[in-house]
Amino acid sequence: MKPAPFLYAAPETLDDAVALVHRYGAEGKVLAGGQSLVPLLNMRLARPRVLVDLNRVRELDYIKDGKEIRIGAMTRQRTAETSPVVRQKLPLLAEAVRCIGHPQIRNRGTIGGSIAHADPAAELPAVLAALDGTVVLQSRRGKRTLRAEAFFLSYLTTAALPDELLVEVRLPAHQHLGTAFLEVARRHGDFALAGVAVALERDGDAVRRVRMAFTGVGATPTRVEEAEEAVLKGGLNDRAFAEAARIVTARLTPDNDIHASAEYRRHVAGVLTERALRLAARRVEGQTSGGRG
Ligand SMILES: Cc1cc2nc3c(=O)[nH]c(=O)nc-3n(C[C@@H](O)[C@H](O)[C@H](O)COP(=O)(O)OP(=O)(O)OC[C@H]3O[C@@H](n4cnc5c(N)ncnc54)[C@H](O)[C@@H]3O)c2cc1C
Repeated sequence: MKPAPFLYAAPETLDDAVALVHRYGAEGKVLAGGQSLVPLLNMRLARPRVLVDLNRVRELDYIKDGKEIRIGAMTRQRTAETSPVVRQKLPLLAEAVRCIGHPQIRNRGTIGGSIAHADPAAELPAVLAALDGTVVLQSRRGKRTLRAEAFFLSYLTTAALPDELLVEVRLPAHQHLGTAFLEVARRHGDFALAGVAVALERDGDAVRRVRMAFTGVGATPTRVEEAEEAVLKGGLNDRAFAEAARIVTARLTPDNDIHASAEYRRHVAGVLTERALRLAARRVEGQTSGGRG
């Protein structure tokens, strides 16, 4: 199918983009990489009156190094994946991006587009939640910064208002953390049936901080705080990891769908929990390896 007719605007500056989004509000749709939006337009599941194309807004394409790594919304996923700063200081992001579709898709898909789209099976929302990062939204009223918990509301639904653009994603640099992203998909390049992003900080044999965020098992990136507490109390050892996995399997409440049963997703999430915790624990000591489960 072809999209329903729409007006098309291609601003060249962020100010112009913000003004257009302000002017058209809910009647407009922003086009980033188009990897999710174009299929929706073609199927006429999205029928905006105006398409505001961000592809000429070069101000939104950057990766800024610092204690927090700041990534402009229009930065292509492939740019982030191959960036030395991201590889060195945000290894969790580099690892997760590699699981998104195929290189052709990542060449167009953007970091901001994936997070703004808020697909419950997407990798990047889980990375944002596991690292306790933030998104920056901009409108005519100014900027506001939201953490994952406040930003992701439900399936494909975020707290961004119709006149707000997602302009930046901020993730703490985490060379000192042990991180791992693992997922299970039916085929290479498919969305995950279940996946987990883990970030942990050690203090000798004890664990100082741990966050795990799951994808594919709920309407938003999902944390199971009881499982995190089991690791905090139990330490970096197989027994604590197995207990965390047991809690995850017991507590998650995914839906049955055409791709997998809820029971299967819960089981996979538990298995991935244990593996990802082990991998993150090894990495906190400086060893590496990983990727798709
Ligand atoms: C075959 C295939 C496989 C895929 N596999 C995966 C996968 O495994 N994992 C995964 O996570 N994704 C996957 N995707 C989707 C992913 O590649 C998209 O890049 C991503 O979901 C959307 O990013 P985008 O830049 O293409 O955004 P677009 O498709 O352009 O936009 C997506 C939505 O976000 C909104 N939006 C975009 N940018 C902004 C912004 N700056 N501010 C406000 N709103 C904005 C748009 O209006 C639209 O509603 C796949 C896509 C394809 C075609």
